[in-house]
Order: sequence, then structure tokens, then C-alpha cells
Amino acid sequence: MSEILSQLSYCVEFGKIDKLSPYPPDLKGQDGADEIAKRALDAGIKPDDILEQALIPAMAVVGDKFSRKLIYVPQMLMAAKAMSSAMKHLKPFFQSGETKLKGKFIIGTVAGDLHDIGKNLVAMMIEGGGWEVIDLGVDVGTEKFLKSVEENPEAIIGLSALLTTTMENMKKTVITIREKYSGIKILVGGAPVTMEYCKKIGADFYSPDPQGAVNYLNQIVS
Ligand code: B1M
Repeated sequence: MSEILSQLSYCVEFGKIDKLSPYPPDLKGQDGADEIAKRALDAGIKPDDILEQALIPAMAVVGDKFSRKLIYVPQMLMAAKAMSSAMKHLKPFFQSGETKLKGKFIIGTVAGDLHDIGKNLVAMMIEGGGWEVIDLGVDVGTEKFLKSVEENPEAIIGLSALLTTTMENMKKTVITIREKYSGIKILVGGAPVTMEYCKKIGADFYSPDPQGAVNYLNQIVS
């Protein structure tokens, strides 16, 4: 990997967003993911190489460390922010179709549920894994999910629930989406959700953490 891409990868893994960002302390005053991603493009490195050789591997390391409890939510959030600051330079290339993403992922927290910290982490990790993410936000009713599926029929759906009471809404949404779009892949997650519940409501996969979600999506397209 070129020097510039390994610098970028390091910034993402350790959450160095931009030059002004004081975190991590050993990189204070140095360029972050924001400046280095721009420099990589200016140097003629292709956006897909930046994504595939620097950003995706760095986020995979972050996801793996989080799954193994070697880092926690704050470090993961910083890494995801660093990744997003690099992605903003790459997005125009993906939006123009010049560079292809792996696919689309629709995500939302189910109706009646306002918890979004975990859902946002999952969304950021999946974006960092090279997917276009359509984030419907919190308290998302079945109709809103259905409308988004209608607009993006090739997408994979992700539902998050943090309350035992809203797990019932997750079930209703999964059943309704399934009735209309039998072949669509549905991923579920959130603290009270389990693989057993996933199977019971007819979803395709349950992941306890963001990296498991990324791995599942990658496995579908591979
Ligand atoms: Co609430 N809350 N909360 N809360 N809250 C919990 C969830 C609770 C466990 C606290 C407790 O009682 N110990 C409890 C739920 C009990 C239950 O039903 N089992 C609870 C309750 C009861 C409530 C209220 C009802 C309180 C009240 O008003 N009486 C109320 C409900 C509001 C509503 O949603 N309608 C409420 C409100 C809130 C706040 C708004 C104050 C705030 C949310 C702020 C926000 O999200 N923007 C809040 C918070 C912060 C929490 C706790 C403290 C932290 C949740 C969190 O962000 N965790 C939580 C207690 C706790 O967990 N210690 C609690 C960190 C986050 C990274 O983890 O969300 O689990 P998590 O996400 C993980 C995985 O689950 C997974 O990946 C993430 C990273 O590993 N994951 C997925 C998540 N979604 C995924 C989707 C996937 C795959 C993986 O695929 C699609």
C-alpha cells in the first residue's frame, strides 16, 4: 500500500478526523483523514483504491477490535467520524456512478423507539464497509420502511430495536415487508434482540454488533 494510503488507514483506525482534531494526542497538529483523503485524490489515487485499500480495511480492524472489546463506543465513534470525513471527498465520485459501491442498505430504529446510538454506529460501519446507507432515523413505522424499499428494491434492510416493548413493532415491520417483498434480505439487531427472536419473526440474520452486520452484508454480495 502507498505511504499516503497507509497514513489514511492509520488516521481512520485511530480516529484522527482532521488537522484541528486533538484526538488521538500523539497525532495532535498533524493532518487527519480529511486532509489526507483529499491529498490522495489530488495525487491521482483512484477513489475505489482509497476506499478498498485504506478506509474499508481500517474500519474492519475497528469493528473487529470493538467485537473483541479491545475498544469501546467512544473510540469507535471517533473512527467512524474520521471515516466520514474522508468519505465526503469520495462521495461525489460514487454519486456520479464513476465508482461503484457494494450495494444499498436501508436502516432505521423501529416505531416507538428513539434509541439511535447503536443504529448510527452500525450505519457508519456499513458505510465504511463500502455500502450506500439510507438512514431513515428513529421511530420508523412500517410504511416508511416500505416506501424506502419501493424506491430501492435492491436494498438490504436493517432494523434496530432497544426496547423489549418495541421488539413487537420490529416483528410487525418484518412480517409486512416480507409479505410484499418475499426475497428481500432483512437484518435485525439491538440489545434485547437475539438470533432466536430473529428466526421467530422471519428475519434473515441477527448481529449483536456492527462488524457482524458488515460481514453479513459482504457475504451476501460475495
Ligand atoms: Co433508554 N433504555 N430509554 N434511553 N437507554 C435502555 C435501552 C434500557 C436498557 C435502560 C435500562 O432500563 N437499563 C431500557 C430498556 C429496557 C428494555 O426495554 N429492555 C431503556 C428505557 C426503559 C428507556 C425509556 C423507556 C425510559 C423512560 O422514558 N422511562 C425511554 C424510551 C424512549 C423511546 O425510545 N421511546 C428511553 C430513553 C432513552 C434516551 C432518549 C434518554 C437515550 C437514547 C439517546 C439516543 O439513543 N439518542 C437512552 C439511552 C442512552 C439508553 C442506554 C443508557 C444506552 C443505549 C445505548 O446507546 N447504548 C440504555 C441502557 C444501556 O444500554 N446501558 C437504555 C450504546 C449502544 C452502542 O449500544 O444501542 O445496544 P446498542 O447498540 C449496539 C448493539 O445493540 C448493536 O450494535 C451496537 C454497537 O454494538 N446494534 C445493532 C444496535 N442496533 C443494531 C442493528 C443491527 C445490528 C446490530 O442491524 C440492523
